[in-house]
Amino acid sequence: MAEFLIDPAIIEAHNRQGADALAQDYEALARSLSRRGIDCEALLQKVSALEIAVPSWGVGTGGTRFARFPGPGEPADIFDKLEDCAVIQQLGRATPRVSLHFPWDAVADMAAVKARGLELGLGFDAVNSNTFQDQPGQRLSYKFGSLSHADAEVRAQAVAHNIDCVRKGEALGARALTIWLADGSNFAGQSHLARAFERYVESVGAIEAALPDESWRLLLEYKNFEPAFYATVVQDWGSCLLAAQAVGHRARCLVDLGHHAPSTNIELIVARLISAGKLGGFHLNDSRFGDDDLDAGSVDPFRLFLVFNELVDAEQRQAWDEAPALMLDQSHNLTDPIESLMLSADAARRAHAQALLVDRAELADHQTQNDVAMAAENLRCAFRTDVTPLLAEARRRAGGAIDPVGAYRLSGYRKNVAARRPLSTGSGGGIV
Ligand code: LRH
Ligand code: MN
Repeated sequence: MAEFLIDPAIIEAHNRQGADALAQDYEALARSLSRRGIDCEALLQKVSALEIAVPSWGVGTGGTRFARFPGPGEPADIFDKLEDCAVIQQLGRATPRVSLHFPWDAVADMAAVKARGLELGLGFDAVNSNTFQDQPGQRLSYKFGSLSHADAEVRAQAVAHNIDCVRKGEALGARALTIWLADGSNFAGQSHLARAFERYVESVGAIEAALPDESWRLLLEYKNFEPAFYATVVQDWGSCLLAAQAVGHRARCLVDLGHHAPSTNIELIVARLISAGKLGGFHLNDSRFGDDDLDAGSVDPFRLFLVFNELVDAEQRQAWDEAPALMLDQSHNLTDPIESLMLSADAARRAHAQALLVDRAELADHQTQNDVAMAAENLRCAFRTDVTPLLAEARRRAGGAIDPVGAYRLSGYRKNVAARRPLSTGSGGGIV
């Protein structure tokens, strides 16, 4: 039985207040869905099975290069972060695994981290390496790159770091390593565009060769710019796909929703990566301009729906050998990170539930008949469906909160941890 950090009685009391209204709303939704030939209970089972990993680095207040304004009760280490992630899981019941980042979360005894996770009812998803910062005492700098660096010694140092992350992941029971590379250039001519990429592929090949077993995955994350402002070595899905195909079966592509130029059709990229058998995972968030790392579904929920629409369609067509890993990757500069992560997990489940409501047989007919208006309306009809009661009922049945943010605020958790955690000071630059 997991250790709960919020007294379950508080959640029960809070749920009792909303239980009648929820029962009525759920009943009404079930009736309207049954008129559309949809079994609400079956839908609830599917939605309850969708799990999204939370980023350990997401429970601390984020910042920009200008400033970071830490809030009360900032987590001081991985154990504080696990407790905050456990609260997100206890109330929302959609995020049973945490994605760690090394060396930010590295401790000598990773088995102790695994054990504490277990106590808190948490597992561990993909781990993340970091060759976009130099660590104190690091022999060679990553200023001019890491896995694609012109100097073989720097590449070897970066490969060794990634293999060390795999070993730490193994100790946690993780099954994947996410590699995001800041490598790139700011001026034309600064680096050889083709050779830099070839060096990257060779380095990732060396990491792939060190993976523990066939079940492990390398999730290669691309990004269109920042910190490089002329060319990024893995700048889009094309480069990422080329690399994943060159490295082999265990290498897949990771789609961070914020890593695209504003007008990019991301669901189209998702469809292509599925066709190529190389869709490995997602970093869910939302953005308007660049890698804004805002809460998932907070800017353009229709876009999030369209991504999940491709996933549900692929699943029903059995178009992949394994479902992509779903993780949140956000920077909470102004909100309580726990609230933002609970609301973002809910937004992901909402998009998934709406995608499950798409009448795909009717849609296929409209597409075959080139009935453009009705095909578009088919998707919009699913997106317009308010599945709020179903998401709340899924949480309630799983022992979570009908209204996670309401129950969280009632619990006083933030005030309690603020009283016992060291005060964290603001600083200039740096996302975390
Ligand atoms: C890069 C990124 C990557 C993480 C970092 C925290 O922008 O999305 O996934 O390593 O954010
Ligand atoms: Mn990311």
